[in-house]
This record gives sequence, C-alpha cells and structure tokens, in this order.
Amino acid sequence: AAGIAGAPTPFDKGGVKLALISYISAGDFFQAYQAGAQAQAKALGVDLRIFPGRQDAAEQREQILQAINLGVHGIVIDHGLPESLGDVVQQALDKGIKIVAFDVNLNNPKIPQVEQSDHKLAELSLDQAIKDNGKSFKAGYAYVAGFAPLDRRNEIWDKVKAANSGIVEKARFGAVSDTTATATADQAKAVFRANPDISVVFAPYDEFARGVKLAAADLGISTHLKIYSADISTADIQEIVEDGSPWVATAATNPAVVGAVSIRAAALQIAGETVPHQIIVDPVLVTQKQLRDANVKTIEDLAKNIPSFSTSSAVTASWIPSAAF
Ligand code: SR1
Repeated sequence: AAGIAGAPTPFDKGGVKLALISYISAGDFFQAYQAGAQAQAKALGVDLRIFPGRQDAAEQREQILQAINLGVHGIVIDHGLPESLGDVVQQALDKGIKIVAFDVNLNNPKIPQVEQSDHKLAELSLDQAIKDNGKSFKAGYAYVAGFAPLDRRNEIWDKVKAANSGIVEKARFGAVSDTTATATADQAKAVFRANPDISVVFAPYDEFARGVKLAAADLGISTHLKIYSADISTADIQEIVEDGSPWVATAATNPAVVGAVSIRAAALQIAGETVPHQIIVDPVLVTQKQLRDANVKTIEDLAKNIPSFSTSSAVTASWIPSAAF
C-alpha cells in the first residue's frame, strides 16, 4: 500500500503490516470491532491480517508466533487468557514488534491496554436498573469469570449488591462459546423455572442478554422481566425495540470505534510516538424508550442521535486519517 505524505516513518513509505489476533470472533461485538480495525488500517494504508478467534488459547498462541514470522510491525491482541500469552508476547516484544492489548490484562508496561471503561459501563446499566425497579428486587446475573471486561463489570455488580441489601442475586449463569446466546438461553430457562421470583436480569454482554431474552420468550415470562445489558449492534437494537421486549437498557461503546482506537495505538507506537498505558473508550447508556422515541433502528441511526457514540479522541494524531465506518 502507498504511504501517507507527511506521516512519520514508516507510514510515509507504506508497507506497514499489522496483525489482529482475537480470542473470540463470533458475535456482533467482535465482528464490528474487527470491521472498525480494518477500516482504520485501510485509512492508514496498513496491511492488516485478522486471525480468527475460536476461544482456543493454544491456537491464539500459535497465531502470535505466525504473526511474528510474517514480519509484522505490530500486533493487536483482542481478548484471551493472560496466562497463556505472556511468553509469546515477550518473544514479539523482543523482536521489536509493538503490541496493543484490548480486554486482556497482559500486565506489561510496554503494552498499552485498551478498554471500554467497564466500571462505567456496568454503573450506567445498573443505575438504570435501580431507577426502573427500585433498590429491592430479585435478580439473575449472567457472568463467566476470567474475561477481563466481565470481571471488571462484576466488581461493580458486587459493589451495587453490597450497597443495596434489597438486591438479591438468586442465580448466576452464562456460557461463552461459539454459540453464547443459545447456550446462555438454555441455562437461563433452568434458572427461571427454579426462581420464578426473578424480575431483573443483569446480563452485561449482548450475547448473554439475547440468550436471556430468548429464554424468557420460550417460557412466556417476558412481561415479568427486565434485562439490563452491555453492548449494542443493529441486531440488538431490533431485539430491544420490538413489541413486548424485556430488554430495556444497555450501556455500550461503538465496537468499531474501539477497533479503530486499537489500530491507532499500534500505529502511534510504530511511529515512535508515546501512547498512554491505559486507553479508554467511554460508553453511553441506551434505553429502549430512547430508541423507540427517536425511531432508531440501526447503529447508524444511533450514531446520528448520539454523536459521541461514533467518535473517540483517544490516541489520534494529525497524520492519522479518520476511518470510515
Ligand atoms: C466474553 S467478553 C465479552 C465482552 O467483551 C467486550 O468487552 C464486549 O463489550 C463484550 O461484552
């Protein structure tokens, strides 16, 4: 690819290669994240190789070694298990390859960490749950430990329960796989059958929320339930606004923006510029009422309604062209 006139080396000459190595690729969030990364890479004239994630730690390690052998200038690591990545990531750093981590704590001062402010995201969603339902309700909670964003959101859930003795977690469930929504739906059905008094579900991952919604529809209990989630996509918006939907609020960033930010963080490092260790993309609260009132049907409609949703000033530079998504 051609270089960018006036950009620092090597971007002025072109030929920069990056790898995006994901732990999970299935689902709207990860597809949009990858699309945003690809759009920013294209704007930078960078050759981006995306390695698919199949929740396989051994495969992700292997992909990092492959990227090193391809001679990439930088690698973005998107989710994963920190304990299985440390040594291969160190091999890449030792070869001068710049690394960026999104949602996986690689615990290395040389590696910038991108995240969505998961604490704020959980707070926005749970504040809305309390606004709608008061400080006393029986809750279901979808959570799988070991994923950095879910663990950070869980810290807020623990805080909210500790501060509100009337909020009782009756059951915890959830699965992360290629089929997260349907696997979570199966578990949610068993939970709802055993705990008919659950009126609120905190499901801070859109695939979890879809699973919970599916379970509620199958059991015919949608009208007795309210779901509060994280993330948003066009498909999620359709599920949230449909008649009788129990999915009433979500807190989210635009995942395409997070993907673009991750690529910019790699590009700035390759150009020898300083990048903050922690790079945060702030989420916004989106309620069912807001979407219905503004007749929002797609992510593009949402971006028009909430301009901050589709931009981030994180890790930019005058020589980095904006990504088109
Ligand atoms: C299994 S982790 C899923 C989360 O990763 C990203 O942070 C998304 O927000 C999603 O909720």
